[in-house]
Amino acid sequence: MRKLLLTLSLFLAGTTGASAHFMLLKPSTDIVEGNHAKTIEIEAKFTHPMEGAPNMPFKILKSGVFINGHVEKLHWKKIMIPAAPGSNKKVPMYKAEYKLRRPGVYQFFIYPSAYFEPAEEKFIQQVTKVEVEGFGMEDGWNKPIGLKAEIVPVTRPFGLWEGNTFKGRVYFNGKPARNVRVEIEYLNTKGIKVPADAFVTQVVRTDNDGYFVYTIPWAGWWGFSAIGYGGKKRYKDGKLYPVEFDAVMWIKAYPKPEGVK
Ligand SMILES: [Cu+2]
Repeated sequence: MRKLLLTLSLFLAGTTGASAHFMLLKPSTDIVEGNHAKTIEIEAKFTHPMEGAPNMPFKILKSGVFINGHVEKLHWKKIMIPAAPGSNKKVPMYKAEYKLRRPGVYQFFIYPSAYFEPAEEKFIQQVTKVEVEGFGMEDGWNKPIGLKAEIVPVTRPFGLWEGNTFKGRVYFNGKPARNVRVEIEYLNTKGIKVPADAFVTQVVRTDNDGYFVYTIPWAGWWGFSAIGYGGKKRYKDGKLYPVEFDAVMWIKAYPKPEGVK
C-alpha cells in the first residue's frame, strides 16, 4: 500500500507539481561562533523534503566552498540509504566534514548529475548552495559565486527568525531570470501533515528582474528551487529528453524566542 501511495504521489508530482524534487544541501549549523576552528558536517541528499520520500540517486560532479574570494574542496563520503522508508532499494546520499578556520561567509555548493524522472519525461539537475556565517563576519552573503544557476540572497540568508521574509534573485547563466517558478519546501523533520496536496510545495514567481520573496511560516530548514530549462537535451534509451536545470538554495529559520507571540 505504501508503495502504491508513493507511486501515486510520484505520478501526481509529474502531473500537478504538488511535490517537488529538491537537492538538499544542509550544514549541521548555519552559524559558527567562538574563538576556535570548528568542524561542521554537510549532507547532500536528493529528496522530496516535505514528504520525506522518495530519495533519488545522484552523483556529485563538482562541489566546493567559496570563502573570502577563493574555493576550497569538499571531500564527500557516500552513504547508501533506503529510497523510501522500509524500501529494499538503496540510493546514495553524501556527507562531508569541513573545518571553518577563519571569519567569513562560507558558501557551499554542489553540481549534481542529471536525474531522469520518468513521471515528468525529463532530466532534472539542481545546482545547490547554502551559506554558513563563520565567527561573526558577515560580508559577502549577497555576492553571487558564479554558478550556472544560482539564487543570490537579497535578505541575509542566516540568523533568520520564523516569520522573516526571504528575498532572493535568480540567475541563470549569469542573467536575472524573469518570471520563473520558484518552488519552496520545508524539510519535514517533524512528521508534519498537510491539509491538501497544494501545501506540500509552496510556489512563488520571480518578477521582471528575477526577484522573488517568501515569508517563512515556521522554524526549520527551507529549500528554494528556481525552475529553469537547460536548453540542451540528453539521451535516454535512444530518446531525447529536456533537462530541467534548477537553482536551489537552503536557509534555516529559528523558532521565536520563548515569551513572544
Ligand atoms: Cu522524485
